[in-house]
Amino acid sequence: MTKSMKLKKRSRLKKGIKSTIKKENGSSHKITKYWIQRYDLFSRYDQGIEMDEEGWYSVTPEVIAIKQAQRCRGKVVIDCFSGVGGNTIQFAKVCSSVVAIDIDPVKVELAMNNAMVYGVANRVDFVIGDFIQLAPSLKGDVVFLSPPWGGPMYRDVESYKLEMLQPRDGYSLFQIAQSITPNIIMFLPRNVDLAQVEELAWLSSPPLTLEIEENFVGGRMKAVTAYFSCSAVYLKGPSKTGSAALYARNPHSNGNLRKLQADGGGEATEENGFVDGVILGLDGGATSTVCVCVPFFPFGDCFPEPLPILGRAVAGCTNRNSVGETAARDSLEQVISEALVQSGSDKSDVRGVCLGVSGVNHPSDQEKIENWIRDIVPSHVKVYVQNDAIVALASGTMGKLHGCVLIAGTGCIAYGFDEDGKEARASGGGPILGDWGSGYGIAAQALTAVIRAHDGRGPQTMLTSTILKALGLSSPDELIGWTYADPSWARIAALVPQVVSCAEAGDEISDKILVDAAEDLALSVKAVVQRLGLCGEDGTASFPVVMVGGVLNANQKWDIGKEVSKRINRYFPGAQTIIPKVEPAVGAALLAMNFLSS
Ligand code: MGP
Ligand code: SAH
Repeated sequence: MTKSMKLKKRSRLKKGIKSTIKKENGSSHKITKYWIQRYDLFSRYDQGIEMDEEGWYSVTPEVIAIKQAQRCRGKVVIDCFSGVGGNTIQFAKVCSSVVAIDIDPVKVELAMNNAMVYGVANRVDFVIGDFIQLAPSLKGDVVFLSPPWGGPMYRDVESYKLEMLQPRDGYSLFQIAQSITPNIIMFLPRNVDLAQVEELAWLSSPPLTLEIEENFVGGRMKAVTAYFSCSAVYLKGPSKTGSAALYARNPHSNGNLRKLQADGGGEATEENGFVDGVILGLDGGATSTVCVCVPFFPFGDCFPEPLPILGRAVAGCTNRNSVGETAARDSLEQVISEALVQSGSDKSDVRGVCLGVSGVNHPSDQEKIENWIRDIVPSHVKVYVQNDAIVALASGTMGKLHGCVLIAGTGCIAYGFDEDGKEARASGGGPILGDWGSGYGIAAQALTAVIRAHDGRGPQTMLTSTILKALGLSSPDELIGWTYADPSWARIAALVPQVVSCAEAGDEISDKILVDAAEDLALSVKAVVQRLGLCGEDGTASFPVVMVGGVLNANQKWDIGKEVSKRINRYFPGAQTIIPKVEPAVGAALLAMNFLSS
């Protein structure tokens, strides 16, 4: 250690002791309670830890931070609200890299000091900045959110609502985090409304897996941690035994297929068993883009199940209408190269790429994006750009474009193909154009019912108390302000679970809203099926109907998906409803494989 470093350290230590003495004298009585718990917060407290007032009441106690970090071992983690570094330090100990962001320069200085006390400062990239503004430029495997809860007064409410989080409500923070990765950890008050936390997972498409952990220190519950993740199969770099086990199920393999990484890629050879290269499947969603890299199985209709995922990466949005051409192209390039790196492949291994993206209906849109991808991959690679509904269909039919897909999440659409490739669609015009079966449509009708009951224009409904409670409002009059405070459709659609729970409790209005929604969704499928003649002349032919989105796959007691299926089968006894087992990006990869082999 150099002399100047030693001096700096000694002066920091002195400052730490000085602030401790100040607090011991009781000059800052607000933090006394936390100071008493100082060794629970930092076991090395006496070695020079420095805090400020917000730091005292917000820092994650060490045992909790250790547990959270264990779940992220070996990953790239973004600690978006890093404060004085309680979590950052523990991530730095076990993660491959950590980005620690805080808007307050004082906090960043304190966190750097505290990370030095634990000897991990050189393993962290500290950033002074606003997470919300930085989000589009961030990449990582896990996003950790421990935002301000509004101070220690968070305890004053019986049920803490996600709307109370700062600097944005929890739904918005979650959506922003999702643009980086579906692997999100949220550190939340112990009195948080868990139904709202579940909604976050439920409303994601595909719905995310959620684990909730109650966090105790010395037998006292301190907080709750919510771990969200994508349930897609994820194998980081094909382990030899793991890959062999998966590939062995490929009927065309020699039972011993594996991808060799050691010699740095290049054309695959018969010797390493990986003769057919890889396929990239991309899902260009509204906020993020997912890319999966899978092995190419050249016999179109026969894939191993589950399909082995060699690499999976997430980047920003690739819809140029939302983010502009440069950002969209950059995200495409980034997500493709990350998925390839993870799979241990390089561009020369790629045989085909398929991207599913919303708003691609015109051949010129399609061509433009295809050309962007062609600039990224070698010229022999086949490139396909498809509407996201088509990719969703492929995710349920193992890549075959035949049958109908019904998507009902925030919005809804039905889309289909006959055996000759003729296409048809119904719904999908958005809430103003009558998508009443969508999450937005269901929730908008519920809000309407509350207002009508309040005015005296309609019957009383359980929706009134349930929705007001969920939103932390005290009167239906406040709904008007709440509704127009934010134009996001997803925020409105997040009320669907409230409508379902009221219907389950016997509320007739809610029941009718859901029955009408199920009817409307089934009618959209019926319109597509009839236009394409999928049901055959006598109406009994067999065809797949793929059901996608949070409204259809929520698995609640009042099961909208089941009600829609029942109605579809009443119209068409030969319809086979399918819930895809794979995410849309895998659907895109399957589609590319089918295009390539046909
Ligand atoms: P607390 O409720 O203020 O303390 O915070 P305690 O000891 O449980 O008080 P009691 O008298 O109710 O028993 C408990 C923990 O929640 C703190 O140690 C912090 O880790 C966390 N925490 C509290 N606040 C106010 C915040 C916050 O605003 N943001 C974040 N990220 N964490 C907080
Ligand atoms: N997990 C931290 C505590 C975080 S407290 C720890 O263990 O120490 C929340 C932090 O969020 C505060 O330090 C606050 O300065 C920071 N913050 C508030 N708004 C922010 C924003 N827009 N971007 C980044 N940080 C922000």
